[in-house]
Amino acid sequence: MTAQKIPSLHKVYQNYFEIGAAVNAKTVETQRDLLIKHVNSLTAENEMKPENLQPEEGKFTFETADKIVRFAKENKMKMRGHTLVWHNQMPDWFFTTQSGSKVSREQLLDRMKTHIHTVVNHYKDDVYCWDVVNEAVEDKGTDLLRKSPWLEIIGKDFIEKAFEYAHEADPDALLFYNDYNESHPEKRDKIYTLVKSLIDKGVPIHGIGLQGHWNLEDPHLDDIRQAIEKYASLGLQLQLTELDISMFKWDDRRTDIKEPTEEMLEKQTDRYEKIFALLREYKDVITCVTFWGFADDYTWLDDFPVEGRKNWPFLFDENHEPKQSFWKVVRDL
Ligand code: HXH
Repeated sequence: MTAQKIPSLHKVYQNYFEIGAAVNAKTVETQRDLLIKHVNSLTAENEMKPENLQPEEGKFTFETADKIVRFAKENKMKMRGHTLVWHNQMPDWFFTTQSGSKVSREQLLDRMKTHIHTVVNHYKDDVYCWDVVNEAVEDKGTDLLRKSPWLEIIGKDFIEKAFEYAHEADPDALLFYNDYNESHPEKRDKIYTLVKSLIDKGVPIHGIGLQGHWNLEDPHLDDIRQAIEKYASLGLQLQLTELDISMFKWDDRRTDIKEPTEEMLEKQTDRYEKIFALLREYKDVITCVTFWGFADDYTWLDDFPVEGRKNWPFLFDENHEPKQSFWKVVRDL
């Protein structure tokens, strides 16, 4: 095969937005060269979540996340922080007292404050933005907020408290609200309502993270556009924080597909081409586009949510070679 010169994705996009990837302790090694070449922003996939950073009360374990931060620094990449307050991947102790009963509102606020202050302060010099609250909005029905220990124990002001604590710890950090199904009209409107209410109350919030866990059919391009327009009307910056384009609808039970079919790859190429063209139109409000992984040798979508199903959601294949989609994304830029 004739060697085709592969341009650096983040350099091609230097006049548009930063290009990021989520990494973990393993992929930061196995995808090292690919990442160094193509991305100028990193997010830790799991290593900065509460269960990883504070597995026991008062015992902070920063070592693994620190390694990722060091890699970012050595390679002049920016570092996003993910995530401070979420209903998943919380250590068991967080919502219960030593005797096993439910913590009080005051106690939980206190624990939240300690966690946020300690973590944000630790990464003050290295992490420029934080997903302060992740996925607090309810997907279905008319409830605005999802039922979670945070909401049940503290009440709906847990969100503003989280932002205030983060802002106290690092007044320079950009603070984001991050969520999925962000382009579905009903959820979009709820996220908008939540963020608008925070802004109206003077809460220090600077950006909205659109996760972007999409697939070959969903969401429609028009819905992505309308979501971007609507969020941008709030005057905050936007980031695509967890982009991937799954080959499957969420609960597609097909586990017999061992490599992507030509049809899948063509559809994915077309999706990536159109999505990046759309994102480029909004370069004035979109500051970073982060993939939730970077090459098809590893994705959280392998075996999830369907056991035994492999996925291929990125621009680079399992051998770190650019896919057709990569060439469309960098075309004519
Ligand atoms: C994201 N959630 C998180 O922000 C990120 O931290 C994590 O590493 C991966 C993805 C996306 C998500 C949201 C809801 C969801 C699944 C993924 O709902 C289900 C949970 C369990 C089973 C089925 C669906």
